[in-house]
Amino acid sequence: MSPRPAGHVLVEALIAQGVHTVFGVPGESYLAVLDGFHQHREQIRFIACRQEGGAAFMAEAQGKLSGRPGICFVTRGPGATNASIGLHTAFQDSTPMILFIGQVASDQRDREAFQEVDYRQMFGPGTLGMAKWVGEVQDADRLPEYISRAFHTALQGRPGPVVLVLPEDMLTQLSAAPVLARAEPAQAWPAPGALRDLRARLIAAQRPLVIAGGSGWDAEAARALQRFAENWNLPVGCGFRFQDTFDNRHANYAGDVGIGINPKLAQRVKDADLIIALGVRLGEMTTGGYTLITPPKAAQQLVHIHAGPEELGRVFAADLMLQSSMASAAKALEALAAPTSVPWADWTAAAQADYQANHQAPAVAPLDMAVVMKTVQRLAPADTVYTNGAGNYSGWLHRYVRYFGLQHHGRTQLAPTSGAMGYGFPAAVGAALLHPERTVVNIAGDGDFLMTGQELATATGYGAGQGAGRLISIVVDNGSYGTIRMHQEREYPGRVSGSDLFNPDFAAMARAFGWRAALVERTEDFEAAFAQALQPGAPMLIHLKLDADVSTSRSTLSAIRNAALQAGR
Ligand SMILES: Cc1ncc(C[n+]2csc(CCOP(=O)(O)OP(=O)(O)O)c2C)c(N)n1
Repeated sequence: MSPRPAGHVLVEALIAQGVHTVFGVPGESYLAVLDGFHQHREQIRFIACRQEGGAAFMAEAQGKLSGRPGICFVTRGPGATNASIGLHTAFQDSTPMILFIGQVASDQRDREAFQEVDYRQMFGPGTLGMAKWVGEVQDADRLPEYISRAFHTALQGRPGPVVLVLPEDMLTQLSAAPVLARAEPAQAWPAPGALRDLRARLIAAQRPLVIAGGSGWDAEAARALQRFAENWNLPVGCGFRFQDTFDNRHANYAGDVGIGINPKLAQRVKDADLIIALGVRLGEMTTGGYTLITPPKAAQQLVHIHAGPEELGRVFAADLMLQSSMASAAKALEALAAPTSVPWADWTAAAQADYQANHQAPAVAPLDMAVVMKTVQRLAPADTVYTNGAGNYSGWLHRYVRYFGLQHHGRTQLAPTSGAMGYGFPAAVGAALLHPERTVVNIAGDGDFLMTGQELATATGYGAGQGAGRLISIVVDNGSYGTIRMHQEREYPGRVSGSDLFNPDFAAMARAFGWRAALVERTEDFEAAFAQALQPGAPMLIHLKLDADVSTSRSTLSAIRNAALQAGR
């Protein structure tokens, strides 16, 4: 291997890992890496974003879609602080991701040099919730070793984000070190004894329920989960924002166990006598604020299957814990011999009937979000990727879109369990750039959209949505940080503070970035606008103006306020 700058070694190492697209905002701290991207521009591209938060969200979305670490490059201090939201989102979603941060030169360290931050302190595993590992590469010859470790760490056990810090002077050192081969995560298998135990518990159950989700799934695992559910006729719910783990069209589907849960499903989770939590952490949103399944010892019998040993027994003292990768767990469950009949056939049928009933919605005028969501799904291709950030508006998407199981089209839901506003739009841009053949539909709130809306420029500049698939953003404008307004009306009825928004003309804004755009204020006008968005051409933003009183898919602000006033708040 002939000597070349470490910045080039880094890019070669990424190519060896199968990376072809990275997202970032450039900085003078890692010019040698940018030069490496130029050197290898036929094999890998650097997407220059408009803010590091957008870049990190695009990389996170890449990680979610591909199951391989999404890659983001940012500069020191200001770049790293901007990118931190994407890192946190990757952590909460268990998404494999690597954030590379340019660092001050080694001979300037610890002087609070220009933009200097100690990233091991800032993101270190000790902060619980930002990164699985933070490494700083001091020696150019060891760069391949650090990159290999970063990929393995991001992928193995509970997947998640890793930070690699790159001192500026290290990146310009010459190194003849060869890069290492592509990292493949080691699989963990459930022990045969534990599987026998699980089977015995299932045989003894009356009202079992599977809650599936988390990361680390692939098409084969999703297929195996479906066959397990069919063999045992089990009802299956999906964890919060992992709605594409189990096919929403399947007769065993019970609905999503997340924010705005179907009240009937919430009751079913409580009534279950055996819960098999498969791949989910059972976080706050999947447990109804830890009320449906209560820690440390749940009222229901709990079998917890997770790839990360540190998650088992951390919050819930489960009756049976299996550390296993999703692929091997699902295959083992599929192979469990099922009885010829089970006593819970009516329970499973009722779970499905509740899900179907929850799909029905009373008509709302003048703009009916349930009809909007159903129209989107009726017209959009089956493999469409749906993205969202945080806000009440996402409730309509979660309730009315029926996600395919990921055995059909891979992941079709990109949504932050971290509840990070601003996620959905850059996630959509990232998805459209990675998969030009797929249509991507982002649903955003008015507050949500303007947190990262500047990535309109990135989409236009790199031709997102210009392949066989379209890129469409639907901005739901209710003139407020509606979720917070809802909470205010509940807790402090009528006392509005800090939640009103002044909004631009979103359609004019999109056009200024080279997008097509339309304003829709009535249900009957939506279908034509969305059909136009599906036609070839520039990406399209549809600005939906919603009555300010519309709050969630289940209630209005005035109803929430009146209920709070009547309750004496
Ligand atoms: C980055 C970030 N900041 C603040 C919040 C707190 N928060 C949650 S929802 C919300 C309002 C969202 O408003 P909008 O996008 O307009 O959607 P709506 O609730 O009105 O449907 C806020 C401020 C958050 N989740 N993320």
